[in-house]
Amino acid sequence: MADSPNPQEGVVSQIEAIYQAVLDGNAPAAKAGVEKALAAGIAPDTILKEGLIAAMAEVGRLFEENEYFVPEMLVSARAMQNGLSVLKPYLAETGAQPTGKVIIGTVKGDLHDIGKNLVAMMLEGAGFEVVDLGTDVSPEKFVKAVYDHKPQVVGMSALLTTTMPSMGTTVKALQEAGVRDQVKVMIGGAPVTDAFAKQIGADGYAPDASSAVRLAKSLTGVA
Ligand code: B1M
Repeated sequence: MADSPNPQEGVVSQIEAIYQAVLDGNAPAAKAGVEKALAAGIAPDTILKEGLIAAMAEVGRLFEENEYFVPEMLVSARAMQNGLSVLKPYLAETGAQPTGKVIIGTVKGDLHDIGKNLVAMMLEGAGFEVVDLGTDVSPEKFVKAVYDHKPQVVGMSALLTTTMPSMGTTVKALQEAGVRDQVKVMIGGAPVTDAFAKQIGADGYAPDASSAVRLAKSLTGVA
């Protein structure tokens, strides 16, 4: 008698297809892979962590090893964004609907936006109103956005060690503008640490998008 198919093998191959599509920079395949995996009932969190995010970590490793260069990183990033766009509605956290407004941006000089977009999506999914300021956001632009939007939380993302200092400059700019006490500041991004957050006077650091939601809730007194 033939062995019955192992459902676990199906999950592994579907996740591998997504991982490979991002690695190859194949945006249509990344989108189709995520759609197929969702239709097969694979958890969005598994697709995100083991497929999309794991592939971007490998892209970073290949870049460090001089096997990938900026163009390859770019097409992989596009494939990741394509996959993420399908996943977006599924990334909503369940539970109480908090109310709160977050302005978020990638700091000055930094163009990396995948992690920031993911954090923004998860915050929206958790019920926050999110104003996304985009990338390369100067301290002055953060300050202006606080005046304009009156958020409870200012979120900053940085992926480069060279742009991390702009987070500290932004905290100082908020102080100088007299609005630091009106907002909580949360930061994140691959090179950022809890110690760095304390050093620059931020209110909190989150290592990933789910922790960012928990942090925003606790900073705004929702959880
Ligand atoms: Co760039 N890049 N890149 N890059 N890139 C890194 C960051 C790098 C680590 C690669 C490497 O060397 N291994 C390296 C930085 C080294 C360093 O500073 N120590 C690097 C470099 C050097 C560069 C350039 C200088 C390359 C060059 O031009 N020679 C250049 C800089 C351009 C600039 O910004 N001015 C550059 C350019 C690019 C692309 C444009 C090609 C592309 C970005 C496209 C885009 O974002 N639209 C790109 C990419 C894709 C990467 C890697 C491969 C992937 C980043 C990513 O999207 N990760 C990256 C290597 C790596 O990280 N392993 C690399 C997936 C994402 C989901 O994770 O962003 O960490 P992450 O976000 C996480 C958490 O950090 C956290 O939650 C997210 C979800 O879990 N988080 C927050 C993020 N923000 C948060 C905010 C929060 C809370 C949590 O609160 C507000």
